[in-house]
Formats: sequence, structure tokens, C-alpha cells
Amino acid sequence: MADNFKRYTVTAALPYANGPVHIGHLAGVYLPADIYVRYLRSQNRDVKFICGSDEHGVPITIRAKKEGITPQQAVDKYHELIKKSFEDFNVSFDIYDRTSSKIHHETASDFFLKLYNDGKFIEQTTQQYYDEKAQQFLADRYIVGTCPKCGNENAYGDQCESCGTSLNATDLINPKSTLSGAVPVMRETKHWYLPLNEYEQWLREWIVEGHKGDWKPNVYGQCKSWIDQGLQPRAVTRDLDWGVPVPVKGAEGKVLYVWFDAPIGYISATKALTPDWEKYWKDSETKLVHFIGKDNIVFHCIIFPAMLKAHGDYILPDNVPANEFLNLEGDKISTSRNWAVWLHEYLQDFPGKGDVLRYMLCANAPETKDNDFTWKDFQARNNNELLAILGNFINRAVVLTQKYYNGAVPARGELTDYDKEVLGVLEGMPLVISTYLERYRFRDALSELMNLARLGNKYLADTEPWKLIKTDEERVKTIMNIALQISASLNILMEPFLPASAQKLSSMLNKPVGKWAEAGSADLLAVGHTIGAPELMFEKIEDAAVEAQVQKLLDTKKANEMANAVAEPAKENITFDEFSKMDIRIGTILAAEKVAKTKKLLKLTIDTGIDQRTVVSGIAEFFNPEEIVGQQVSILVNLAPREIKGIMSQGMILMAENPDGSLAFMQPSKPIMNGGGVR
Ligand code: B3M
Ligand code: ZN
Repeated sequence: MADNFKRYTVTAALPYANGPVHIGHLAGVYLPADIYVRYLRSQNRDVKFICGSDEHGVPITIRAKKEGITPQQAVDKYHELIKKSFEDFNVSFDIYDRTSSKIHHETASDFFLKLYNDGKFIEQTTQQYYDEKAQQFLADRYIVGTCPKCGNENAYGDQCESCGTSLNATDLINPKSTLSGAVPVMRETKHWYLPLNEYEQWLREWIVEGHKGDWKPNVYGQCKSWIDQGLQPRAVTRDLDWGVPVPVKGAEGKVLYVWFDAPIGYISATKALTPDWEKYWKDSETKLVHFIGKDNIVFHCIIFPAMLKAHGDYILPDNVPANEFLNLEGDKISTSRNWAVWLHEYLQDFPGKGDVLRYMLCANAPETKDNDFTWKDFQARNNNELLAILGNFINRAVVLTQKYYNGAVPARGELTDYDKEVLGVLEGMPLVISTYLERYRFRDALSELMNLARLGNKYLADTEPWKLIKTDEERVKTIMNIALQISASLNILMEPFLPASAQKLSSMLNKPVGKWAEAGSADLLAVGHTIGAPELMFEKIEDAAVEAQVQKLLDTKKANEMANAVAEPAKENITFDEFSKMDIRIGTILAAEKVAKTKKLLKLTIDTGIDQRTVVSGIAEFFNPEEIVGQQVSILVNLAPREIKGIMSQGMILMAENPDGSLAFMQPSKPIMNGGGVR
């Protein structure tokens, strides 16, 4: 199945160092990339796995501004956080670099200069949006307006996140500066453009004709539609004070566009990793693969390749297996709405359970369409699959071997047809899985891995060694030998997906995790080899643990609703005389009880200072009768009495209401005598 490449450069999109990493990033990019790379290493292939923080661009300056810190402080903070959480999640980058590094600034600068000197850019002075209040040119992300394609009112100057269309700031209808809220004005500025139109024909041949059927349909489709629409020159510089300075005269105060410098970050990181870096970028026998999310497709399939082509020295990506998006509990993951499961928080809440998340995200990966993550599913995948299938099989094999043979691997005797069939499936499994992996079909690969564990379980359930041990000890030796050989192959095949669990299993089997080529063998564990003690690979996840996570999300939703709620417009004016008609007093609740056969109603007895009276109030969903006795409230005492559920209600308690319908009493901020007037 191996392809003919001599070595591999595998990159994973450089996350912006403007916030932590969440499960959407993992499922879309980092997990599949890590599985692929671990698999290649197991195949003894020469691979470099490259990533790092994207520390430039407006996303960084916006975040820094929001937190009241400098861009440098912001990237320092998030770079460390992201790096650590990737490590804790066992993402096995060969280097996790950062684009603020000196090497990167030099590399990006040199790259630009080469294209500049070779005359690959066009220089253009244009009118661009300028914020007179904030006194600066507005980068795309500092302008919002209405998307001309779909009408989304919050489209950015470079992209509409609602319909995915890539935009120019001048395309926006009703543009507004996010810095000051001002309507931006046009001002002249000079920039350098990569004339993508000149690469259109070449891109068509390379992608539309050259990668048909081999790139994923979602990736291929996006590229084709871009090219079919016709490509325009694209500015590669910006008026901004944060980034790689444009290294030519007359470009003071300008930096490279972040999407120009960031992909070059892959190259600089490789440079920082090895003096041999050129082999990984300039040799046609190297396979370059970019793992990214779908919102990055155009940059990795059109713009970066055009840059590499213009430069001339570099290889092009062989594949860009971009994934679709992962949703969370039915809603789009969003950093600004805090609608996410953050990796560093997950690892805190579920210590030692990184593999459970890896399993869940791979089994549920948005490979061909958007997919949904739910905590219920997470729990079920752990309890019913990892624990019940994989964990259970390994546990039986190891425990029984310890029990019957003190841990020494028994020899096989004569094989039945069933034994031979099982060993046959075992032998074929590595190829089945690698075929899927080489085609970037990680879900299918994982599901075959689980099928092997299922087969092991079924084999033990069918042959029942725990019963047979009383009547046919010789037969049990064969059965246990086969179960152990399956376990040993599982150990190798699971490593890319579940690296921490693979280490555990390796210590149980008392054998280092082997290489891919050994998997499938019926003799991985030699007769007489002593295995180690059983350990639990997975534990049950209880309801309480996932309920706590769901509650956290509900709290987030509430907080968002509150933050986004817009107050109703004011009612028509009234005169003071009209207002004074209302006689509002402070009173104290003396007694409270639920009104029988109703959900919402409480019957209150209130000391109004004038009298003690009964008021029926629709607040039962938010207050316990016992808890409100003794509290002061505001009461409209001259509201005409009316009968509610057979009770005469005399007056009305005033309540304040939240957008979610929850209520609060209007109480004096210090004790006021009963009967005191409210005006
Ligand atoms: N930082 C965008 C993103 O995180 C960007 C990727 C750069 S890859 C060169 O979606
Ligand atoms: Zn749109």
C-alpha cells in the first residue's frame, strides 16, 4: 500500500495564538494529522510533523486589545497554553514553533524579496478604508458590513463566515469600523499584489485536472468553484503595525499579510527543526500534506501553491485533506460565544482521558460533512465501545493468561477451522486499516480497528475458555495464544489513534509497541514470553461527569442570551399625573403558599402598612414559598381586585424580568417601613 515517496512533510494549520484550542480544531485538523503521522512513523517512513502558532494578523491585535495587553503579551500567553495542551493530548509534532521567531521573520522576508526581485508582484496604489477616528487604515477584520452574497450583517472585510464567501472590504454593504464604530473613508495607499489571475490556467491543470478523484470532494469542489469564478490579484501586504515588516523601500508601516507569512511558517519551522530542511521542501520525492479545516482551503490550495510556484524552488502539496466542521450539542462552535469544549479544560476535567476524546473525535470526525459532538454520545462511545469492546477484550486476554499460566504465553496446538478463520482476519487487518489511513479515511480505519477487538471478543465468547479449562486444558492454550496474538496486533494498530492506551497495553504485554509491518502476525508474542499485570485501560464515565459538562454549556447559553438580549423600546410617554395614579407601596410577605392545581401561582399574604391582604402572583416557578416569607416587596395597592382561581387578589407585586423569563423582586435597598410609598 505504501506510495512511492521517499519522505513526508506533514503540516497542521498553525492555530492563531489568540485563544485556546477546542474540540473543533482537534477533530478537523490536529487529530487526523497526528494519526496519519504516527501511522507513517510506524511504517518506518521518514516524516516531519510541523506546526506552530500563527502569531500575526488582525486576530491577534483584536484579542490583545480586548484583553488590554500588547500583541506580544497575547501571543506569549496563548502560544504557551496551546503548546502545552497539544503536548498533554499527545499530539506528536516534531516541532511546535511560532511565527514571531527570528527565523520565521527572516524566512518570510526573504520569500517576499525573492518574489519582489523576480518581478512577481504588481504594485498598486488604491483607495482603502481608513478610520479617521482611530487614525489608521482598517485591516479586513476591522471592517464589518453586510455580505453581498447572503445578506449576513456581520460579514468581515475578507470573508463572510456565514456563507464562506471570500470578500474584499469594498464588497461589503454598509461598512463600519470595529475599532471606533465610524463609517470608514477612502484613502490612498500602496500595496503589493500577487496576480493570481496569471496562475489560473496552471491551477486549473494542477488541481481541476490533476487532482480529480484524489483530493476529497469537499476540497476539490471548493477549489474548482474558485477557479471557475476567475481569480483576481490578491494583496499580500497590509497597513498594520503588527507582523513581518515589508522588506522594501517605501513600505514603512506596512507588514506582510498574515496569510502570506503564515504558510511560510511551515517552512521556517522545518528550518528550525533540522539543518536538512530543504529535503523536506524542495525534493520532488517528498510528499507534502496539509491538514486544515475547511475555512482554510483557498489559502492552502490556491494562494500558497501560487506563492510556491512563483518562488520556483518548492514542491507543492500532494494532498490537502481538509475536514468539515464539528458542531457542539447542535450549535456551531464559537470562540466569541464561548460555545466550545476547550482542550485544556477537558484535560483538567477528565485527567488521563485524552484517548477517550481522541476516540470520540475520530469516530465522529466531520470528514465528509459537518458533524455534531454531544456529551451523551461521548459517554456512550466510552462505555459501550472503548470499555465494553476494546478494554473488555484486552482485559479478558490478560487476566486469563495470568490466571491459567502465571502470565506465560501458552503454545498453540492443532487449529480448528474457526481458529484459522480468525487468524486469517487478523493477518489481513493491517492492510485494511492502512488502506483507509493512506486515503485519509480515519473514521473507517478506526472502525476496522474496533472490528478486530470485536472479533477477539466474539472469539472468546464463542470458545468460552473459562468453561473449557475444566475439561480441555490443551484447547484453552490454543485459544489464549490466539487471543494474545490479537491483543499484540491491536497494540500496534491502535497506537496512532490511542497512543496513551497503547503504552498501557504495551506494559501489560511486557513488550514495546511494535512496527506496523509486524501487525497481523500470529507469532508476535513468543511462546513462554511473560506478560505483565492487568491494568484498566478505560473506566466507566458516570452520568454525573457528563451532566456537569452539559450544565456548563447551559450556563454558557444563558450567559450569552443575557449578553445579547436587547431591551424593549420605551413605551409612549405619559404625564406625571398619570403616573401618580398608581399607588405603589413597600410591603412585607407574611405568608406564602402554592395555589392548588396550578404550576405558576403563589398565594401571598402581605403586610402593606395599610392592611394585611391577599395577592395572587405568578412567581411559583422561581420562588419557594418558605424562602420568601419576611422579604420586602413593592406592591401596587390600588389595582382593582380580581378573582384568580377562586381567590380574590388585591393588588400586584412588581417584578423585574430577565430575557429568559426569570424574575426578581423590586426591593428597597435598605429596610423601609411597610406602607412606605414608591415614587
Ligand atoms: N491561523 C487560520 C485558522 O486558524 C490560520 C491558519 C494558518 S495556517 C498557515 O483558521
Ligand atoms: Zn455571506
